[in-house]
Amino acid sequence: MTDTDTALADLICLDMHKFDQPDWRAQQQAMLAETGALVLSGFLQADALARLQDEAEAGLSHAYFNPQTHTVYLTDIDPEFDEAHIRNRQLLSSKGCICDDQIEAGSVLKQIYHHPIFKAGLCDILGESALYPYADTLSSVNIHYARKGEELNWHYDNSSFAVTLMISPATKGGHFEYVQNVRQADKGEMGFDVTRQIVDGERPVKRLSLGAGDLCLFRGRNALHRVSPVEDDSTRQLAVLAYNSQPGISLSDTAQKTFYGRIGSTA
Ligand SMILES: O=C(O)CCC(=O)C(=O)O
Ligand SMILES: [Fe+2]
Repeated sequence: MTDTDTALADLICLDMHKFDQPDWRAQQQAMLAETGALVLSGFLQADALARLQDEAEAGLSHAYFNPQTHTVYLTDIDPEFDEAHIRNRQLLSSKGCICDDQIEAGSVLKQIYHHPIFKAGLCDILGESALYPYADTLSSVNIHYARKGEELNWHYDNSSFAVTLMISPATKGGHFEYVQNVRQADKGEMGFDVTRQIVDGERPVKRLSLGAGDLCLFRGRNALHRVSPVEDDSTRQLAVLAYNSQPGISLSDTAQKTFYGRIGSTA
């Protein structure tokens, strides 16, 4: 074992989640390809989780909350459709977050996010040749917060994969719910009928059960998903580890202003 292996083993349960082993990576890749969602339970070591929970708790008072409406497609209105059509229907999201520049360089999250073995494992599991941070100073590592009544409404992601780490689930509500293969973004097939039925609660949805310290890999580009409202006084706290498959990419100024209330600099 090298020094870098040891450092990663201090943070994550490498015995169970063998990011350093090609066979294990290949198995996980197959599982993600089959299900579109992978939950690695007990990913974080107990003391790393405790430190992360303290960091997240301290960050809450600095979080930016800006309830806003959006369509499931996260794009502007299409005037070809009327206002009430699912293409243009406005849904409210109220969760808040802190940004990369508010998270210490030595934090558990950043040590994992930048760790070469963790990144190499992710590349294999996701089928990417390399993973890069965002070029702007806000978007790479975020912590999302949802308090009583707050939610992240139904949407499709722009990126083809998401990596999240559950810091503290809500004790009631705050469920991650999804339905796979609802649209085919690359073919321009928008899945209007089924999308509307899901948003209107007319179809069954799946739920991912995420406990504190669990890592989740999710393909959300064609899977409609949401985080349901938190239903008690607990706060759902979740880290998003955002990567790009190309270097030098920044989140657009408009998106930064909307999600973070400000625009970062370019590193
Ligand atoms: O909070 C979550 O579990 C999922 C977040 C999500 O879907 C997103 O950031 O696009
Ligand atoms: Fe998403």
